[in-house]
Amino acid sequence: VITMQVEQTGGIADCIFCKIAAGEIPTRKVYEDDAVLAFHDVNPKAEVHFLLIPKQHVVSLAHCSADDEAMLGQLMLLVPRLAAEQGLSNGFKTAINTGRGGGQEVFHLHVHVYACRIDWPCY
Ligand code: D5M
Repeated sequence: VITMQVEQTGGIADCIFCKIAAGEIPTRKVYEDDAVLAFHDVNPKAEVHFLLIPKQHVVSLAHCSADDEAMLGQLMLLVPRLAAEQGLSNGFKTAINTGRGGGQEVFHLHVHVYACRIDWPCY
């Protein structure tokens, strides 16, 4: 029951990605601006695996509205740019896990970007 409440209300106080965005938990940073942060995943699925998050707490893609269009567009346009900067010149996988059924474990919207710098999938 408690888990459901945290998931539905957003649980900002206990949100690990909010703490990362606030600089309270160290990460290997990939990119930062006023609205967005990108950092390497602690549990990488590939040679390069980073996450992009809005600094503002948004629970999931299913919790976005028209007000989030600009933020979502900014995240999507950063994906290929940061992937290229990380050396992923042969392409990359992009995933947004949404809800428990979608494999989401951290309930703060994030975009996974992962691949290998070599020219075949390594995951
Ligand atoms: O993926 C959540 C992802 O978040 C998962 O791949 C691990 C990653 N993670 C969790 N904690 C951290 C910290 N502290 N730094 C970096 N990466 C982290 P999901 O889509 O929710 O299943």
